[in-house]
Amino acid sequence: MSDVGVAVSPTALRARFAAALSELYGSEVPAYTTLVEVSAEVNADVLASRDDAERFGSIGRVTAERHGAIRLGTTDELAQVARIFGACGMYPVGFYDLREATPAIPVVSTAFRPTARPELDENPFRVFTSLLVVDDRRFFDEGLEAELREFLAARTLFPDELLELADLMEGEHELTSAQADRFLELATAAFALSPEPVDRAWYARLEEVSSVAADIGGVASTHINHLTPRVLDIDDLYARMSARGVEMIDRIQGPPRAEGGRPDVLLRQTSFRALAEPRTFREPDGSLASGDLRVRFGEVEARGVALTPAGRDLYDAQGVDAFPSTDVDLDAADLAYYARAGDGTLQPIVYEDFLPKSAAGIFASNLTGDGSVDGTREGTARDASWLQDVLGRTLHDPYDLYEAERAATR
Ligand code: OOG
Ligand code: NI
Repeated sequence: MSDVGVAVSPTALRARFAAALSELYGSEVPAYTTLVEVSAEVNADVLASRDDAERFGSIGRVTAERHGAIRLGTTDELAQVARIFGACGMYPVGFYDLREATPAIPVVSTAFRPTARPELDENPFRVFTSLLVVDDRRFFDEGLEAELREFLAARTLFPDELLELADLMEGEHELTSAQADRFLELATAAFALSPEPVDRAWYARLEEVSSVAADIGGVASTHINHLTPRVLDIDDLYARMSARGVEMIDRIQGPPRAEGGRPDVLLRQTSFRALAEPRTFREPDGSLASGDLRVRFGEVEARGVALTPAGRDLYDAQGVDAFPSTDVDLDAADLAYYARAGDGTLQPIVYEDFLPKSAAGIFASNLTGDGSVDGTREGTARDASWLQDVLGRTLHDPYDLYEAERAATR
């Protein structure tokens, strides 16, 4: 509990929200706590052994840094969550279409995060947020779409009181400490795994299409799908987790390890496999039975310098082997974003976003089945401007944000 009478800012609310979700997820998924502990050990060792350990952010920032992933079913739910994150100074950045991935996942996504550098330095909490595309005929036929819409329209993920507090914070830029406590209680509870029984037959029908569709539309609530700490040496983390007997997915997603002094670029991620969690099911005859579902997992990530559009094109076409190996050359070739300090020193601008290929890999590595996609039907058109309309607020382009940050120092 905080002091009564002291106003709480969006920044403070965000830091407390990230910490509250971390505590919740640790209580739900104990292996997450192990991951956080091992990450802290790795980070302490890197800090002790490398002069440039804090090149991509202070140890304070990195230790508190988390990203979450959530999955929603309706445009109304997405617009509501935008208000909740907005209260915490987190704004939608980027448009990701996971339907284009292999295997295709029936969602489009954005990430809510702070956009200003001082806010990122203070607490960079970000949440990858996916929306089910219920009218994409490659996944859902007319009948299933109608049933899904009916099921989703009948549920309430976020109580009115939470949304009202969110709007108050966005309007006033502060809450009283009692209001902030209440906001955090309601917001955290909205992302807890619900003990409500899962309708076995309905869940199974959706699972035939896609286990992500079942995770979203098969239950009457949402939950954190994973919460990801940041680590300064992800190869070391991978080895230490494996040595502890935690079964990791078979690889680290994203660029290879930076060798020979080459700067780390973009984002590297890995995860442990989804764990079986006990859930109660309602059987077709109405009886209750216990069972389990494997959907939630633990992920960890390492971050490097943000690439420019030219750098990203080069990375996508040829990988990092085609890159020059120094900050000066990367900057001169306009491949990566650097700020220039007063003394002229180049400071890497850290990549704050996600990679669709890695995201698809993370989704795919934890799918329970292959699902089914009807390639003969047309997909529904979805793009950034559609998403911006749904959100009812600016959808930021990540490149514009990096560009502005660089330009401000030149
Ligand atoms: C989101 C997967 C994307 C990442 O780190 O790339 C993601 C999900 O599984 O809902 O979190
Ligand atoms: Ni993730």
